[in-house]
Amino acid sequence: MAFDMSKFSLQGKTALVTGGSYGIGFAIATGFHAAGATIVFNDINQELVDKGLKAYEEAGICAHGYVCDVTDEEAVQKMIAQIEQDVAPVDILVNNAGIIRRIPMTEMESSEFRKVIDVDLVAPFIMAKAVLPGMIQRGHGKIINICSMMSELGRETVSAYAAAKGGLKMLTRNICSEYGCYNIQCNGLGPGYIETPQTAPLRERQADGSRHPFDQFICVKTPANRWGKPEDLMGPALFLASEASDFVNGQILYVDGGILAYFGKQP
Ligand code: NAP
Ligand code: GCO
Repeated sequence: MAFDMSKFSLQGKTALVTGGSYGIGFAIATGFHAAGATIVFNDINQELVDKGLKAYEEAGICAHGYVCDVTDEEAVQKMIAQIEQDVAPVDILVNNAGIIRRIPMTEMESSEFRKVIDVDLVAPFIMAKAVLPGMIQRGHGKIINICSMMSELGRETVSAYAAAKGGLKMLTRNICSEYGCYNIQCNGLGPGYIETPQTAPLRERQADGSRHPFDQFICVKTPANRWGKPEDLMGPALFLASEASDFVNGQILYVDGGILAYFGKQP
């Protein structure tokens, strides 16, 4: 039997990427646009939305931007209704918005811990809950949760982030379990260490001009021997957003240069 390459097309689909003004979300949205999707994104303030609109325009993309804090359920419900009115129903949701706080657990305020859980785990729940009814009604939908290597591994200072991203892996599996019968696929994308503002502190040059120890550590730990770039996620995200992955559900697709598979070289 021949394979129909149009299965990778997003023509006629509307994709919402949360926190999509820059970084991984922006790259994913750019790939979706290349496949024909209409791009909608939100960010936490007008300045970031305007920055994103300018960046999309410079990339030749006429995107639709909305100011919305993804942790605010009422605001999210209103945003989804507004998107349906202004643009179209959401066919593809990418839960990309996220924060990290690198603080040793014994020094971390519980309010800081809760804030990370709120943005990285509760917000994807809120967003999914807002788009699922329409997806059920239309008989199809794609939800992609941006997980992390910390959905699998821990490390010093990222207790809240790892707990949230580990929970996001299981929320992904649960959405699959509860709504797969409506032809809704919910999968996770697990980036490795990617060059974005979020990881900039881990790569900044030292006072003597040398590379950050963590930068060198990641390159040694990664079989690809490099940090990932946001564009490395475009193809895997397109696969999960397209009909080509209609029988893939509840999976986490790691895009990590092999780091999770590698035990590491003897020093
Ligand atoms: P990022 O700086 O973490 O980008 C996250 C985006 O989400 C920013 O635009 C941010 O706005 C926005 N955001 C934060 N809180 C929000 C809220 N409450 N409501 C709406 N928007 C909000 O950069 P990134 O590295 O591209 O991260 C994107 C996703 O990938 C995150 O979920 C992150 O955890 C995940 N991830 C990143 C890596 C990596 O190595 N970079 C690896 C694995 C997973 P502000 O700029 O105002 O914060
Ligand atoms: C960190 C990094 C990681 C990456 C990513 C890895 O401090 O360890 O920020 O958490 O962001 O999540 O997959």
